Amino acid sequence: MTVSAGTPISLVNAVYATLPANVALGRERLGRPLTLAEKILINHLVDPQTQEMERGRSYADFNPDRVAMQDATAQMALLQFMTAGLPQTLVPSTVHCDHLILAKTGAKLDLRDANDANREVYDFLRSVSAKYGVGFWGPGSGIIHQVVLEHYAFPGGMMIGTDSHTPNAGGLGMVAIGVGGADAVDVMTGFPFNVRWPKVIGIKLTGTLSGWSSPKDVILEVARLLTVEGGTGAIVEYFGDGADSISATGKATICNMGAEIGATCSVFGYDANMSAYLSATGRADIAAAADKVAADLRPDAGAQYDQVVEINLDALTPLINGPHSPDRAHKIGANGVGKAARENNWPLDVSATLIGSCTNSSYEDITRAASIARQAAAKGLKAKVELLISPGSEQIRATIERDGLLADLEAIGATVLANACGPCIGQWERAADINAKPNSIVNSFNRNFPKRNDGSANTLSFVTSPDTVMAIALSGRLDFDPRVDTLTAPDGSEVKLDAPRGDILPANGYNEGEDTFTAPPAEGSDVSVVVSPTSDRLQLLSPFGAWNGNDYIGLPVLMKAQGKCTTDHISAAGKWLKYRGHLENISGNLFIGAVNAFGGAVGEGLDTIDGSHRSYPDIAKHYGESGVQWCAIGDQNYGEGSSREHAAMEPRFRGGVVIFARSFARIHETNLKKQGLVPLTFADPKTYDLIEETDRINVHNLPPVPDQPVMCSITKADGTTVEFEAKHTFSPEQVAWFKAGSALNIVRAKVAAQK
Ligand code: MIC
Ligand code: SF4
Repeated sequence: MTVSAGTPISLVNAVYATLPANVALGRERLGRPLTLAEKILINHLVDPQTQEMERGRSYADFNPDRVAMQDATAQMALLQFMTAGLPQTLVPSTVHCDHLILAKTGAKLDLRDANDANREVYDFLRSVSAKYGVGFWGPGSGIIHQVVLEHYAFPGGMMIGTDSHTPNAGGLGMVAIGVGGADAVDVMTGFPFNVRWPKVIGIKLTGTLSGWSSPKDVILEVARLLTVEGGTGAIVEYFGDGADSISATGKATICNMGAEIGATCSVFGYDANMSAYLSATGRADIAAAADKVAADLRPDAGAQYDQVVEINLDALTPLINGPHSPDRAHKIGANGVGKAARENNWPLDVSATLIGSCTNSSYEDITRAASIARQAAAKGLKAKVELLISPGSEQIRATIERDGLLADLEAIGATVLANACGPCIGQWERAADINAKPNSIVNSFNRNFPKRNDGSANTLSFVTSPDTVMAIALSGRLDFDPRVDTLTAPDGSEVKLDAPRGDILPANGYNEGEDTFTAPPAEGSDVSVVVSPTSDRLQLLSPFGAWNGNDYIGLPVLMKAQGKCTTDHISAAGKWLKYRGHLENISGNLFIGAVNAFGGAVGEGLDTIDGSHRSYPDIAKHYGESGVQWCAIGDQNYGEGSSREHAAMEPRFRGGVVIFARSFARIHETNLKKQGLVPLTFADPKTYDLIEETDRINVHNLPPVPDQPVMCSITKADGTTVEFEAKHTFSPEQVAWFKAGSALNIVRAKVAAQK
């Protein structure tokens, strides 16, 4: 398969060729008008004629058009792919090197250091990509989702990506779903992508954004309204005049951060802004093709949504969300975040401000930020606190450099970092005297879980628009509201900032910058992929064993989490990113961020074999090596956040077999099933409270039977038992994964059978 730096028009045309007939079929089968999400899904069904399409219930098989993987998840995805035994991937796939670059001094040196520090991993990814026909975007090319938007996304397409913010491509009208590596392996090996037919939440946007309000505020408001769980199992579809008034990259910001409400993905209907963006990024042919099927790339009149939320953009005011949870919304200014900060003792003096991440690093974002910087510079003002800028891609960087925008930002004291994730994922080296004490940071990212950005639990992270970040950078205060507050210039005058002004697209076109893409050779069979047996960064995988046919009886509770337990709590990123290709080494971080519900310690608990208290990864290792199977308990929305399947593979590797929770985040629940674990939710949420530290848990009547509860019981220390019921979401196919020990074991057997 040839994979280039763009989606070939032939692929797009093939998708559009079947679209009108499949849309008509969908209307006929469902007997009603369709949402855009349904149109795209039906057109990608393996079997549009007979596949059941009941929202929130049916599992369905899809043929996505593309797969994208970033370096921190691609390692595990491709290590799994390698065990499947195929010579090439069967669907166009790309790898993007963006997560492993540490922000320290600035773009140039940081990139050089990353190339040194990660040489082994980059060499592995480069060679494995060449061997199996995968396109390779090297370090410095930019953040996966920005690169996908610029090169690969197209209206009406469907893709999966091994990163939770893959839905960014919804800004170009694509159903783009974040998944774990095992899902990517299914698709790359030519099997369908299986996911539950989603509900559809409609968000009707009216009016237009103005002043200091921006697309980021739309999604911050949606997060406030729907919370971090509100989108679970649903595609969020934006419609209305207000939707069409937002640029394609602004739409991408909104779709990107739909991950923070747990949505399967988010999508906007095809419009003039998308067409303009496609043309500006060298894809006028795709725009022309989309124009011909435009009606099928938008929802039908009368489309039915499971829930409709209306937001009036005329009335939307700037928000700032945090700390610790992306849905914790405050209005900017003294009476909003300022009041909350005083009540909660959050430092009002900000320690750092950051613009970037896959959510907010477009040309429009940077031009708006630069317009504020120019006003400040004209009055002799500079940023009062550290201001770091990460361009989203090499194309953005080269374009904003050419257009003088980087210079505008540097003139007020900004430091430009590499085109990468950087501080968004803990790749940020800060002086210890800053985060040794409570401190507030303000950024344009999407997630703000504790320890995420600089590894310190003292750092309180607030997410907001790049415009608000700039204003706060100039004032140094968390409660600054540029609409009413003023800044004092060096000459003593009071300066009120004008609202930012941006350019949606560069007037002189995009500058592609340095070419960072490597296409795979037509024939890769003689490319050798080296994984040293002594490497501490990479380790070949051994298959997990099949289920032995017995119920799980007497499982100790390795960990019971109190409060939020996101994938950042289960498998931390930051300095642990370096072990993403080495299952044994990365298992050293298992649950280190989890708060122990028995006493509140972080990352440690009781080893019931020897009665000692020690770190969770040490207990897990001890249990695993002693052949003791165990379970863990989560609270609400367990596994929220990232797609990293390490959060499922590590427990499995160390002998974990069941995870109970009050509820699960979608990607993580699937990742657990894929790796052969059993995710169960308490039928009565109060059961969570009954489980004590030395209890043993029993899971009866395995394997799980689709649509039936699972009977479980707790054996107390005094020998008494308490029965309880648990629920699960296993489909018949997923039950087979459990029995085989993992989904990959089945893929491997199927590939072998086809040979
Ligand atoms: C994130 O934003 O948490 C990440 C890092 O991009 C993850 C993927 C990973 O952990 O590698 C995600 O969002 O899926
Ligand atoms: Fe990278 Fe942050 Fe986006 Fe994740 S959320 S892909 S770490 S920029």
